[in-house]
Amino acid sequence: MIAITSKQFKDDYVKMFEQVYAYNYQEGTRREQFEVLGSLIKKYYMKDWKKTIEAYKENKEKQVYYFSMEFLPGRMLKSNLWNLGLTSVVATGLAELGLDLDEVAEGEVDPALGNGGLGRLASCFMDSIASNGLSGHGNGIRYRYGLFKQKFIDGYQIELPENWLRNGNVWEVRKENKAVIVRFGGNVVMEQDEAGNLYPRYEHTRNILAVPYDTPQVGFRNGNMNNLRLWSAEIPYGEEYLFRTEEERDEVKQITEVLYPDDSNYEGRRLRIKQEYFFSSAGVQSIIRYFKTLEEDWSLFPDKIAIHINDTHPALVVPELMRILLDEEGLSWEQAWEITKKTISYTNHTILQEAMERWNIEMIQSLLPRIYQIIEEINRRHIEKKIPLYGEELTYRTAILQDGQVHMANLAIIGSHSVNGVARLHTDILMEQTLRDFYIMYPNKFNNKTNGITHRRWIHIANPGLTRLLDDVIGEEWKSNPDELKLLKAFANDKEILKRIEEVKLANKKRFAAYVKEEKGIEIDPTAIFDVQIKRLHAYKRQLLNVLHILDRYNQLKDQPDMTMPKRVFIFGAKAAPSYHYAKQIIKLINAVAELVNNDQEMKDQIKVVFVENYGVSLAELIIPAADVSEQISLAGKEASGTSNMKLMANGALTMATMDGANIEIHEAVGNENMYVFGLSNEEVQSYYENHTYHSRNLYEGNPRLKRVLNMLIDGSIPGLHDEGQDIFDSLIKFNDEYFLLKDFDSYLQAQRHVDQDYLDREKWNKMALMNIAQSGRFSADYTIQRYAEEIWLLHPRVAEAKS
Ligand code: 26Q
Repeated sequence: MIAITSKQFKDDYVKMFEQVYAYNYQEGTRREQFEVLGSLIKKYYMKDWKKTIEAYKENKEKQVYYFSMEFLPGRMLKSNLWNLGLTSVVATGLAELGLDLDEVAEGEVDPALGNGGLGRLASCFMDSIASNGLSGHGNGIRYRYGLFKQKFIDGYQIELPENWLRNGNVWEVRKENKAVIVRFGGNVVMEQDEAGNLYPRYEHTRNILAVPYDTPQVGFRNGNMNNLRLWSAEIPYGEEYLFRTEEERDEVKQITEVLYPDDSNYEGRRLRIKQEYFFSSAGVQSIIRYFKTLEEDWSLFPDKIAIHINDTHPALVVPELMRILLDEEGLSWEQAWEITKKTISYTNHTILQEAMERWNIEMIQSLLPRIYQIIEEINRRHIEKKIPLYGEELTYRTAILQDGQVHMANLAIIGSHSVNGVARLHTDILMEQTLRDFYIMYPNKFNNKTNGITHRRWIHIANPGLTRLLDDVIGEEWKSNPDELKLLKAFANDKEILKRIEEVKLANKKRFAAYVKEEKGIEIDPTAIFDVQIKRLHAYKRQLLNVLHILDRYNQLKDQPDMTMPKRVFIFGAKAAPSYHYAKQIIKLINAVAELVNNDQEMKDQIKVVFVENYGVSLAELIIPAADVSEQISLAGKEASGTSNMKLMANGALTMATMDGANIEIHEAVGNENMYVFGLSNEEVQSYYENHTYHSRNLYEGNPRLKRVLNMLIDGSIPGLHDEGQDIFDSLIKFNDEYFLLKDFDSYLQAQRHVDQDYLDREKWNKMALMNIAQSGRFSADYTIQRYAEEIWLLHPRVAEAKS
């Protein structure tokens, strides 16, 4: 633990600033003030980091490595201070220097090295792994450019490069001494050694240097410091002459240049698979190097190392680990395969067929000839072994190589000992439908691990008002053991506490309203219902259903201006994949509806629509504590889990939800009386698909209120639209509404009416909010990680539980 007085902190800060900039901290920009603060904190924790590394080497403890193409850590200053227990010393010290911690913290860039849920989950997990006292590390890519910056021009999404490293990154440490070589291309020739054994020799390969940048992951007040290792591609030292043309040099740089912005639509780009192999190979190589320092027998590898793959993006760790064990360490196929399977585990994050990774065989063959040979052999042995047991038909459906493609999920499942889904319904669908053949073959590999979130970032840091209230009312133990939030239930009828919950919410809403005023020039009333939908833009997530509700409400208010219902502010945050035309059209529609509604004098501020630009972790921290209603309205069966649903409930928002993903478990936790459930069930959706009995046009023709809303898309009622209105209308009527918006429209409106009624009864509302906060403990990523550790990784805490 770091013991420091605020006096010493102040001295250190003032001195360090001058040493870095040769002028006084007061003259520094906010970014410079942050940078020096970050560097100082880093200096304070370096000793702990070193201690942790030495301890795990000494005790030869098992390590888990979480391989993920994406990490979305958010700004790290406050979370590092918080976990180190330095927040109040630093805040006080800065205040005495005339600086404000919140303001200085804004000087940090938010590294957007991920698309959405999957990347943010990886970062919540890193926080929980460290906080649970486990030895576990992240392995990923240090993208030069993160997810694009979103701007709206004339209501359309424009993408700008996210140059997050422009001013350097204080937290990372470049470790040249840990660099490794990753090979691409060339060919493989089999040769015989003296003993007559065949071994592969690689010829004419392109060798790329992978340089790691390490960032410590600080555990919550337990002195535990893990490592997030992100790899950068470079030309190997001394081999510059081999990269003669600008193109050849550029090709190397390209590998880690930019994050792919598509999050659910798979496109077989060569550069993408290069990225995947690059960080998978570099990660496995560095693990092998570490294992060798232990001087243990290879058979003990799975007792010392667990490798977890976040979706199939790192699935090439399977053949890569095999390659090293076979070709470089001389193990037999059987030994290597045993080790590989016992070491690797895999999480699936999607059931959408179009998002499943498949790569052309020729591409893999030319880019990774040896890896392809190994995949072929894995596939051959799999089929040979399974046909006698399961017959040809089923076995061939589970093949890794099918119709000219490498099926990455199949590779991940066959090459690992555990496959998990991310919410109960999702896992059930995997077992019963998507991965059914595999479930028949390997029933014991399958398990569920419902996602979780770290309350440290999403409550302690994002919502200090609520944190103080909780500390006051139920003590501080909930911080280390979030299940203790349940103690709040005893106050469900305590008028004073309910009032305080309302006050905290109001203050957060004012904070967000000020941001909206500043950024968008829109005035919003903090006493209105803040109705929030924040997530990637996707047809299946049904932002469009939300829009249909807004348009209907607009019509109702036009017809009956004196209608009494609480004011509402509809808040959206969403990026669309640049190539996802339909999603971008919805963005334009939302912005056009915002223009219409916000500027209509007759609306008298009854409804407002705010679409924040460039939604990401930092904006989430501002919006979530200010939310009253959490929109989780995906078509049942499509959203694997969702995690904003958990963050929002933990901050006292009430969930408007379909029975999908983790919404089902939220419902189980809070009950019907504290949540708004509507819409088709998964079974109903399935039966529509199977029987082809859905006809959206009939619903359109048969429901005047719905028809009126839909007609607005095409009759010029919404100014500023070009083709969007017609295209969206066609998707719903001509192309039969793939995601059943029209079917769920009525029940959605009805659930929204209940929201209006309940909100007017302030006490009732506040009580529901309290129940949601109180039941959010079970969604702590600390518990999720505990289950991963006990049931998949077989890993035990290195240090004692956190002390608050
Ligand atoms: C794959 C191949 C080529 C290019 C890109 C990709 C790619 C990239 C990102 C595919 C998928 C993703 C991200 C998926 C994702 O974020 N899924 C979400 O994961 C969350 C955490 O488990 C769940 O809560 C969400 O339900 C799920 O949508």
